[in-house]
Amino acid sequence: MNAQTKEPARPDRSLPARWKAGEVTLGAWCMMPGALGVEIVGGQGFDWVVIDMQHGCMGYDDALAMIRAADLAGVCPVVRVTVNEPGLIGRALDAGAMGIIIPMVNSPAEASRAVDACLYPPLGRRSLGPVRVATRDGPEYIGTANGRIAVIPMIETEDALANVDEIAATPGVSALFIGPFDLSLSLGLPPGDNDGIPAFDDALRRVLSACKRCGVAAAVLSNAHVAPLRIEQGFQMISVTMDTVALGSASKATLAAVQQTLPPSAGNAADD
Ligand code: 3PY
Ligand code: MG
Repeated sequence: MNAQTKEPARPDRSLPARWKAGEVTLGAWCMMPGALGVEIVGGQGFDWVVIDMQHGCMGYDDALAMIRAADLAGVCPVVRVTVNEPGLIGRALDAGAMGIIIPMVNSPAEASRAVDACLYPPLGRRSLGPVRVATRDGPEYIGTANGRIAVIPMIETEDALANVDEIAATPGVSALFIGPFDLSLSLGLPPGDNDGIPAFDDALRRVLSACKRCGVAAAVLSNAHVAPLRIEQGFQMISVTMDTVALGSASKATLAAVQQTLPPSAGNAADD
């Protein structure tokens, strides 16, 4: 119950709360700059969208507009920052991100640095200035942010794997995110999903069991083919599509379908 309004407190639907409750959350990965893409994808029923500032094509102004588009669409905005740097993380959070994915976290010290950047004291060292996000969420943002923000270090190197138990045990970490492309490269495998290859399977098992032991969620970049297996394996944050891939495959399939209906000579100057 909210003491001031006498209204029943709304259930916490933040990602950390949903993962603690055992929910599996599915998301979409956004590489293309601009709010419209997030508005379209965000309206399809995903639990979250990632605005990928590491490998995507957006700068801060675009990311801000994309976070606002996610808010409008009612989908949780998560930002992948370029690097584990408090200034970048603070700006993404102040803009309204409710989860931060931090690439290439290889040690517990690096995980602590990420937590410090994401959470306010006493749990972290985030600087106070939630100008846009408190406009969205009201003054109670400051008191609730630490519990609602998902801190998500990426496990994508052999070093990270060697330290995965300590990284998972770092106070304030909400989930560990496997990057199958970089992780595979680091293991000497072709980039991507290498299910069936023992080194890859073992890496996934190690991350999953560290997460389970420490009570944090396991997360992974995925696709429509592999996502059902990832759900079965116990992952709780699974990306199932990417804007660039979805646009490419849908437009290719549509073009091919229409091309099949062309009469044999249409559009073929050699037949004239
Ligand atoms: C990786 O697979 O390396 C990633 O960072 C996923 O986006
Ligand atoms: Mg990566």
